[in-house]
Amino acid sequence: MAETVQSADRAAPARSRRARAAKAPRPRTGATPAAPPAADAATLVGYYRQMLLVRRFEERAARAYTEAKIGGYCHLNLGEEATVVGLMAALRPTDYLFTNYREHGYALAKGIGADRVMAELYGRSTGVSKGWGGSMHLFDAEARLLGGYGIVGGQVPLAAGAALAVSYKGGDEVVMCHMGDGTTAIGAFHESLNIAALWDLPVVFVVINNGLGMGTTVENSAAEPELYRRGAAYRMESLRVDGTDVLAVRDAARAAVERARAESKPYLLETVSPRLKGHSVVDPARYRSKEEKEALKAADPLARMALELEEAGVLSADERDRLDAEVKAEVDAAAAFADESPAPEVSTLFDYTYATPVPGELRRLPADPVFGS
Ligand SMILES: Cc1ncc(C[n+]2csc(CCOP(=O)(O)OP(=O)(O)O)c2C)c(N)n1
Ligand SMILES: [Mg+2]
Repeated sequence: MAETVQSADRAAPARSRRARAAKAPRPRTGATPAAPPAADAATLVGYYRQMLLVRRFEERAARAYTEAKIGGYCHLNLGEEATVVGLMAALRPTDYLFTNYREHGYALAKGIGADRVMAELYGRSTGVSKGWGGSMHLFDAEARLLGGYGIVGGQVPLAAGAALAVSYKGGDEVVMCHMGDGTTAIGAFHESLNIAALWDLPVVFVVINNGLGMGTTVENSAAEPELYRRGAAYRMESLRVDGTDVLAVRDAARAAVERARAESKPYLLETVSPRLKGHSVVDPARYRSKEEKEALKAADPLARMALELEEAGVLSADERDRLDAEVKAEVDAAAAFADESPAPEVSTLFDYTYATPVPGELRRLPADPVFGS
């Protein structure tokens, strides 16, 4: 692997960093490595089970939405399960994660219980964000999931800032920041990559390319549709991997994360995995032809993995059915927990929004004086 700079001196003045960077060879960019990486049977079955949990959780969320149990927007990871599990397998529990609004699966794979994630979708006080965040704003400081953001690209500069904080404190944590393909046209994406490269920040940017930003294809929105190549503009190493292959994703992400940890270098990883359904649960995806929808169904990565594991003698059809029943029970229990949980108290409306106290009085605006008026 062609690496560039020996060791990063985070305290070096910007000018010497720039001089050093000017001498550095061009960063490596490329496509998925040819040889598929290996894993033992238990690991593979473990990944399959996690992918299944994401799938069944999302299907259940879609159903709950139609039953009016979930309000607001709701975006699902259907088709992206291998990317979800592969990326999270590359992180240590102490590493930080920033995502966009399509994040239920990431919360689950980062170890947050399905019950607390579902309760948040239902807007209940037992949810990860105490019911005030909803589907797009899952947040759990203990699990180091720092959001869940609804503004396209909003999370990217925040992730660069978190990486700067880690660097400043001399920690060895890495920040991972996900975004969709459409996000790479947002100004904040370029500003963040630029500063991360200039300041040697330990952040791994991951573009989750599902081929669409709402109903617009990557080819219609990006002058350079091979999105990982955008790293070259910032002399940042970058790579594209097959996002439907859990091991390929894990190994590429692991290399990027461990390099960020050891050398304090940012990285741009692109994963490619088609979105199986609409942009959000209310999008019937009419911009897709019937043939395209059928082709997507036939190429479902979860079904493909199940078949591959069966053919390799790793997971029998019976064992797969047993796992399915187990996961379904877990998701049913999560939905029941959410249903039975109370809504948050209105008086706590501002408690987690502002750093300073703001009374939760219905007729007082946040900018009004809090004390002595
Ligand atoms: C700044 C901003 N502009 C527009 C929107 C509306 N919007 C929500 S999602 C989305 C598409 C984003 O596509 P992509 O980054 O590919 O993510 P995906 O939904 O495919 O995961 C848009 C335009 C928004 N939320 N924020
Ligand atoms: Mg997209």
